[in-house]
Amino acid sequence: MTTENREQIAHATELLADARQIVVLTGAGVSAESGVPTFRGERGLWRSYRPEELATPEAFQRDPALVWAWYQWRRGLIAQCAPNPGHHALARLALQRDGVTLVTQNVDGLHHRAAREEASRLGSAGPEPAFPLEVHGAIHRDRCSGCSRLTEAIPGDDPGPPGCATCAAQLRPDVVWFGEALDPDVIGAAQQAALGADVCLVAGTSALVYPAAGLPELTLQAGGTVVEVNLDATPLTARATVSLHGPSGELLPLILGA
Ligand code: BJW
Ligand code: ZN
Repeated sequence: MTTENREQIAHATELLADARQIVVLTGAGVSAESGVPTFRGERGLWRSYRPEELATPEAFQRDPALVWAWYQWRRGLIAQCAPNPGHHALARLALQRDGVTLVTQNVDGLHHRAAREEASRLGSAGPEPAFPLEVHGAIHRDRCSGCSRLTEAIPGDDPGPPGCATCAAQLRPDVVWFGEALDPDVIGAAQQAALGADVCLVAGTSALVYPAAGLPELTLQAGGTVVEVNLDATPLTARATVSLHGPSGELLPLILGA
């Protein structure tokens, strides 16, 4: 590691240690080291389709079997993945400190799993930690497109989306597609946390997809600072007080001293 990197890490650690309120925004990059493919970039492709072509209500209407197959493939893949040291460092931060709000765009549930594992390691017998805020939903759930009933997704190679047991309408994954509104309670809570944060720690997101990408901007507008962790530069890099370039599974534990 270069001296410059070491200084940047120390600076990030200091900003976070001095903060009263912290909001963390994560994206697909934090799960990349767990083996979950990202959306954009060369490893982010699925059979030559781009997310913009599959993660839309129009794609599901046009070809439900194709979109369903993509989700079943991803569900199978995610089932074989485990949280990495980045997820664990964030889970410990949120469990051990007050004033931390963890917001994720990821639908893979790995933050939840890391939190459960850390909570049991720390010996807390309480209920499952109430984080993160999953602003784009959760891939392990299905939602009925008719009656909105939520069910646990069942893995398998069904030829297309199954029907709802209650109303027979088509099931769909409980995720947010392009052009769909995010749950106003969930994104609203994330926006409040971003506005009240002294530091917004942004990790592993291309910071392109709104409204989630607007969360660090809210912290900046309210006078807070941004710390970014990403392999590459993003549209946010120029406005970050500290921008660390490298794998989040290595950098987050270093920054968070975990
Ligand atoms: C590492 C790493 C390692 C790799 N360590 N780093 C302006 C213009 C045009 C359109 C819009 C606009 N403003 C808003 C919109 C619409 C649209 C949008 O933002 N489009 C943009 C692309 C321009 N937004 C929406 O449609 C949203 N809804 C909405 O606006 O509703 C309005 C409305 C209101 C009222 C009624 C109705 C409507 C919804 C967005 C939903 C996004 N959904 C998806 C799919 C979720 C389900 C699924 O998983 O299948 O969410 S798309 C996909 O992108 C997914 C992700 O959560 C999201 C963000 O991606 P992310 O996480 O940043 O991943 P990548 O792959 O892009 O980046 C990975 C990063 O990690 C890279 O930077 C790497 O360098 C880095 N990395 N390995 C550290 N080891
Ligand atoms: Zn139904």
